[in-house]
Amino acid sequence: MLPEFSLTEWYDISTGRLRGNRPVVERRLVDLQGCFADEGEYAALLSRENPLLYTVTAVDHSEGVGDLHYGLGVLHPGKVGSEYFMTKGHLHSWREAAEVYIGLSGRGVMLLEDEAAGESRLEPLEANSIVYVPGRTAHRTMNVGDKPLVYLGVYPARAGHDYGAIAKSNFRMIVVEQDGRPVMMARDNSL
Ligand code: S6P
Ligand code: ZN
Repeated sequence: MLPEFSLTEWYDISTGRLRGNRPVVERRLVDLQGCFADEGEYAALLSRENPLLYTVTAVDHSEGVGDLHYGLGVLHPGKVGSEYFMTKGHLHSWREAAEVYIGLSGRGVMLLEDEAAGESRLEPLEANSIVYVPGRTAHRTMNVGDKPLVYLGVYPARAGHDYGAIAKSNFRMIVVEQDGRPVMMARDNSL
């Protein structure tokens, strides 16, 4: 069955959202407890304000075996200490599920971490860039610019989100601003 709308018609480039009343996930600073390496800076910022970090508007047609879901993410600029505003990050519950991210506007990076080997990689995510996230790979997005980062993530309908593994051990690497640029470093050696 054909979908009830064309994605291009529904996409609102000014907000990075889909028009209409699609459910939007909103995550604020308080929802990212334990994600930022500098807990002191995190607590200090949270005591002053609880900014909106990002929204995700997901389109999920159905849960059929071959179906795809996609989500429009809008990640706002900002930092906690020297760490950029980021998403919580997750593995897919169905570990084999891969994902493609397409950058639409703004400047960001994606931190990828292979679950088994623990290898990490940083990839740019900005207008006209594409990031392939293989299965069994934890992924987290950071805004390294000064405007909202808008992107589309496309993934198998059955992928699901596993936030638990990240909540337990977090990513091994962090991304901080050094001399105006994003730099990846080991969490243990940081700060
Ligand atoms: C879903 C896809 C994205 C994220 C979004 C927010 O598989 O990777 O739509 O959900 O970037 O990140 P997170 O880690 O809070 O779900
Ligand atoms: Zn994902």
